[in-house]
Amino acid sequence: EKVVASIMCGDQLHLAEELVALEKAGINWLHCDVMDGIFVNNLAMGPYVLEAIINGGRFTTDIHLACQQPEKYIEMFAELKPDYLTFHYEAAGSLTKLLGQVHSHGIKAGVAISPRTPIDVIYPYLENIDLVLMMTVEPGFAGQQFNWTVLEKLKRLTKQLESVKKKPLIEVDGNINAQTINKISPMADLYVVGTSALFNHQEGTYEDKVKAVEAAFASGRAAERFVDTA
Ligand code: S6P
Ligand code: MG
Repeated sequence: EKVVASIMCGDQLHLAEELVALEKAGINWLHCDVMDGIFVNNLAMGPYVLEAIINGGRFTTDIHLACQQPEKYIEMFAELKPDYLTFHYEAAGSLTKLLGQVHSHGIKAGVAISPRTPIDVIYPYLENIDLVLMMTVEPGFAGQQFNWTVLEKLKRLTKQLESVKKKPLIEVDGNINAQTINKISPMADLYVVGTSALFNHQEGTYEDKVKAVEAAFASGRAAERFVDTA
């Protein structure tokens, strides 16, 4: 398991200092939200700031395109050479075409699934997907409540992946903290932390907060809730 920081939630006026502090806390992967104001009612992170972050070269990066017309934004953001480029199933026409578009740039391709979208819609494509971004809140805003109906989807996907040879990584995104990780670990590989667990005014350094989140992986694994999949 890996803790991934949602950089949209960092202090936007002091991003350079944030990156130093995150690195010091042992974070080496950044989740980068891009929002178009159409697919979601918010705007976030444009190509200039993401280019600067990616060119810094110190982090693995995944870009989460919460955007309508993914083909247009894939072209725009593939130029920045992130490690993963993820578009939303709900905004996609042909999945095969969009996955191919991302792959044609030599970038790993992710598919994001909003909480109310059934998980089986991506089953036929699993071998061709490098990352499944399981939204545990509605995309659009930080600071929301965890959607517990996603737990069942995670269990079903875990089960389904047993028979898949080339498995995608599973990344969970939205209100991830020690409490929610305790229920979902070890079903995901990547846990995106934002305002709930990391970028908040609660006491402690980023090191402390990352450690608290990592401690929850262990208790989640011990509980082995993932085995009671229907
Ligand atoms: C939500 C976005 C997420 C947030 C993250 C914030 O639209 O896709 O990546 O940045 O969920 O974390 P939290 O703990 O504030 O929910
Ligand atoms: Mg996101």
